[in-house]
Amino acid sequence: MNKKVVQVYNRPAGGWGALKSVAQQIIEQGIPGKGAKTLLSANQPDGFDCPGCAWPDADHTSTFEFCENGAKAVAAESTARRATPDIIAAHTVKELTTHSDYWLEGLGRMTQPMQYDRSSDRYQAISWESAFNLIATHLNALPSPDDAIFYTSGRTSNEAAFLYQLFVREFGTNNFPDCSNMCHEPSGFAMREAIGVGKGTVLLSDFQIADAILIFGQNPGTNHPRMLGELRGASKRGAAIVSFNPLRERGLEKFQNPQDMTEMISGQSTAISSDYFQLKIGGDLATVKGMIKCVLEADVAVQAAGAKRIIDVEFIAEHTANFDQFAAEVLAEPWDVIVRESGLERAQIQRAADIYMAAGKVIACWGMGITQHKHSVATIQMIVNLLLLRGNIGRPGAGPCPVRGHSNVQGDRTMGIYEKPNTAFLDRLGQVFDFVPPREHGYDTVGAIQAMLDAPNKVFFALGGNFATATPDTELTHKALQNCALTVHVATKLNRSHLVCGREALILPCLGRTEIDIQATGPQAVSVEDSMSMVHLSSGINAPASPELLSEPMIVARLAAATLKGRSKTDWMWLVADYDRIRDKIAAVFDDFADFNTRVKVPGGFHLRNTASERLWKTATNKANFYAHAVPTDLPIHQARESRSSPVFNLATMRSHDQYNTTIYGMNDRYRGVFGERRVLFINKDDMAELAMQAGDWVDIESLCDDNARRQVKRFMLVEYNIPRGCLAAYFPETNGLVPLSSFADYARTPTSKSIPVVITSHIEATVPAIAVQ
Ligand SMILES: Nc1nc2c(c(=O)[nH]1)N[C@H]1C(S)=C(S)[C@@H](COP(=O)(O)OP(=O)(O)OC[C@H]3O[C@@H](n4cnc5c(=O)[nH]c(N)nc54)[C@H](O)[C@@H]3O)O[C@H]1N2
Ligand SMILES: Nc1nc2c(c(=O)[nH]1)N[C@H]1C(S)=C(S)[C@@H](COP(=O)(O)OP(=O)(O)OC[C@H]3O[C@@H](n4cnc5c(=O)[nH]c(N)nc54)[C@H](O)[C@@H]3O)O[C@H]1N2
Ligand SMILES: [Mo]
Repeated sequence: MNKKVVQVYNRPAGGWGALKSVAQQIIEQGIPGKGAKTLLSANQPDGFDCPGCAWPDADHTSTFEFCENGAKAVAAESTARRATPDIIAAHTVKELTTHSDYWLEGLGRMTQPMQYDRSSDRYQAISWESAFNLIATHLNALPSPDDAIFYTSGRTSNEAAFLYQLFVREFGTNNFPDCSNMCHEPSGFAMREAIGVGKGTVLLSDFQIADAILIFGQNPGTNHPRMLGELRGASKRGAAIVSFNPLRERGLEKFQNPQDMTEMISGQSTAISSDYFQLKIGGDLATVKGMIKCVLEADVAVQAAGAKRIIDVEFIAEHTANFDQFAAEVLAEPWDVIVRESGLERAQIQRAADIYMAAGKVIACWGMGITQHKHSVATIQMIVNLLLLRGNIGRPGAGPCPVRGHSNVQGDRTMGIYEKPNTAFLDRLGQVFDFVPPREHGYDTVGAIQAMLDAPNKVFFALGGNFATATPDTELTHKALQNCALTVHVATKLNRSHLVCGREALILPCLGRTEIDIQATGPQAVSVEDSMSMVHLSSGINAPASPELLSEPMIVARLAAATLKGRSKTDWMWLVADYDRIRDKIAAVFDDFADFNTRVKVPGGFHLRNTASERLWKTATNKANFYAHAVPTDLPIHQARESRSSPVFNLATMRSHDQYNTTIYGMNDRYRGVFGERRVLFINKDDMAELAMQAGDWVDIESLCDDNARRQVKRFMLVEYNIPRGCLAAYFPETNGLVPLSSFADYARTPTSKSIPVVITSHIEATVPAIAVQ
């Protein structure tokens, strides 16, 4: 076992390690002087919105809130390095492909539009005008607008997203795959059915008064570090914080606040979770259903004793539908199934239920550990059922809280980046802009990959993101992109998607969130919506990485003007000259944005209306719906185990501490004690013993799918970890090739990146170098 790769980490999350890690990143990016100034402007009333995660800020007017991973995201964007056309053209695309994603992004910010030249296999500089004309020619030559696909990643601002969806719909399609399709799609779907809105109902202020906070499948210490501030506060005032996670995650155990000098100097820290339940991967539905069964059983008992009811009878009668049928179904679910499928003991489930019953106000948070399974929608509805039982929705200190990922992923959906738009929205859009929007639903992410595989010569356009790497079934996805007539990426830095070219390919470099955006009428601000539906302005403070960069709204406007010339009644260049004009149009299309320009200019912004938080249920029944769901016993993992005698494991793919999705900042995963290596596989020590393997051994991982295609990734190092037997964990995106395109969440079609049935075998070739240590 290489001691340098794996070290025990028993300190709290945060602390001096967080400060050190940021300092390293700032030095590495070559920005010591201005780095600090830039960081201090993140999430300030007159600064930019942190491009890190979608967790809200105290009030957008408070003093600087330090966040290690937000700081790393800002430092990465503010890097002093430049990937000029000369630097990129020094390599063929084939050569670039041999480098790691870390190396590619490490080239720095791109400075000019570039076109792929197939004869030399190199990217070359191209003018903006030629680039827009080339795309317009391709788009207008397609047999149908539905042969074009328009991807969106969640950093895109409201203004850019609104113009983008308008352009694409005027062009004539609803093909809007987005990163949400791989992320919180099941949350939106499940909650819309259950409570009539696809967003969480709580605000930060609710965290200050909740009696219990349940955290399912989320690793805030790494992915939403500012959330630890709320959890720390809750813990200090004695609220119960209950984590449900197969892995022991340091950030859910202890936190040392880098902004609290007393904690930093004295070395003290705050315990986060009061209880930690290590259920098995995919065991959440069974666990929550078990908790509900405990609540219902306790309620039956108090009724017999004539004591106060445990469930909120009045709320259920006035506000919900389908309770009786639901309760009967839960009571009929056998305990042995619940216990077996949860991976917990019955006493643990009872303990979790007791905490729930003892708490007056309960918040339930969840992340990717819940959404990336076949049964995600059912699991989320089960969490909502649990909340509804005691009226924990639509009152202070209580409610569902899906914790979003990208900083504006929620806003992009609000702006209409959605492949299944509703009729009322399309009608309104058509009226405001005087055109007939397409009605047919478009492709989501999985559907887009399949469509590009099924038919050649499509046009693929991406507003941000790293489609080739973030999506499942890497090899198939690459084939799909290569099958296109044209691939176009709007991006800040070079990534693998830019190297997986269609017959023709373009890269359009854009301004980042931290940069000053000047249009015809002067400097502009954009707006974003956080995970709790707060909408506020963001304006950059740094000089652009290159004078040639265009803002995302400008790229969309110029593309629309070039493509829809003579067809569109929208004056694209007038709109983009002043983003207030775009916001006025947003207000004309969405009632919730009435008076947008005035309200968004108030420091801290404004809160979008959320009907469920007012106990107004915009569902089919006009009530909040209880949904009965059986504990699943026939998932791909069950099927795979039945078909094999050798051990089949359930693999979850997740983020390390030093990455932002496909952007790798560094090779460490400090809180899990892994250093200098990303090809690791976390495994229980008894499973290793059963396989006659040892920590430090190198293995290959093969996934099992009933389509019989072979999907394998090679050379991963076993790391002993506190994780239940039968469960494995590894990092995304190194393992994306294992996720079959055909394996996705029921109803929401999110790839099942958190539950991949796999077998592991020793890695044979003795090609392992003296292990990648730093
Ligand atoms: N620094 C940083 N910040 C980020 C990101 C980043 O990459 N880096 N990504 C952003 C994005 S887009 C998103 S969506 C979020 C993602 O944030 P998270 O939702 O925290 O994402 P993951 O790291 O994929 O996985 C979360 C947790 O799920 C657990 N888990 C795995 N399977 C199961 C299961 O079956 N049940 C339960 N209960 N838990 C399970 C894992 O152990 C892990 O702790 O973060 C956002 N913020
Ligand atoms: N196996 C597995 N796969 C997963 C996941 C998982 O947990 N496991 N998680 C999924 C989730 S939750 C998500 S959200 C997706 C993420 O999928 P994406 O959103 O497609 O991927 P990112 O890695 O966030 O995109 C990074 C790229 O965005 C570009 N970029 C950065 N800032 C800007 C900007 O301001 N403007 C523009 N135009 N471009 C910018 C940079 O070029 C950078 O290379 O991945 C999904 N894939
Ligand atoms: Mo995400």
